Amino acid sequence: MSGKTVWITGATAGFGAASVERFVAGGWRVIASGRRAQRLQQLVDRHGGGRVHATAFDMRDEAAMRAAHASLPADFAGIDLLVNNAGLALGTAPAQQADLAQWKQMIDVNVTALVSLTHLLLPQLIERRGAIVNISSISGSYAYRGGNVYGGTKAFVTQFSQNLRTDLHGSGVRVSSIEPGMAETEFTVVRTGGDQAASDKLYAGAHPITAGDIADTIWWIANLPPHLNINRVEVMPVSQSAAGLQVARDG
Ligand code: NDP
Ligand code: 8X3
Repeated sequence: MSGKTVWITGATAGFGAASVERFVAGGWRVIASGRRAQRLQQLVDRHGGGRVHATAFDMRDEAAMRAAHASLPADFAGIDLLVNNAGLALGTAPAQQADLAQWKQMIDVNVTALVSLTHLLLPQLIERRGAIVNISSISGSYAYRGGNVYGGTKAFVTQFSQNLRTDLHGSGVRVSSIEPGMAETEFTVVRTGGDQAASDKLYAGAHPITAGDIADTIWWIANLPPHLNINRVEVMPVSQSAAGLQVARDG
């Protein structure tokens, strides 16, 4: 056991679930959160309650978030690393056709909940000279059709990470932003409202990033010597690259 503890949000699927496996294998204690309690319980059943503490709540429910924090067992109460991973995209429509409720949900989870948990844990992260890894996205740097509010939330996450770094200057706390491109998880099934075929089609033949790739990236950042800070990591599959600007012409 490393003796260290990480809180991974969005631990029921994708990057978060893979990160739980990576950190448990590396000897860390893991606080795993997400809404789907059954999936969290499976993590506890697989690894044991001494290694994984499951806490099921909706990130948008700040009272539930605070209660989860207040009721951490003593062995899990000293948090060394916060992985702000829970998040989602909803919809691919252009802004003028988008659903306002979906926009608000993305802001509530990707921005408001992320800053709320960060604010809650900052005192002890400072005390322990801990670290924060925020999962942003290339959509925060590159505009694409239908990216509108999702990309906006991720631009926030990227900039918030850099601003945190500045405010935490001298504290020893490390802050990193990971900005992945196309990765095959449940992300597109969620984004399309449950369309597995659309998800399969998007990733077919593209050799996308895997959840394990991002878990390995988080693990690498977490285990660097304490004098090093990775500010930003932008990672894409080889099959993906940026594609130009567009021009609307008269006539
Ligand atoms: P998944 O859909 O596989 O996982 C998303 C996780 O977020 C789930 O564990 C889900 O848990 C959790 N989550 C979503 N909404 C809430 C909520 N209201 N309360 C608590 N937990 C919530 O997607 P990924 O693993 O791909 O996504 C992880 C992060 O990576 C996200 O922030 C995403 O924006 C980002 N990202 C993804 C990329 C991709 O191409 N896949 C690329 C770049 C960034 P549950 O449903 O159980 O609540
Ligand atoms: C997810 C990556 O390019 O689908 O954040 O927006 S992308």
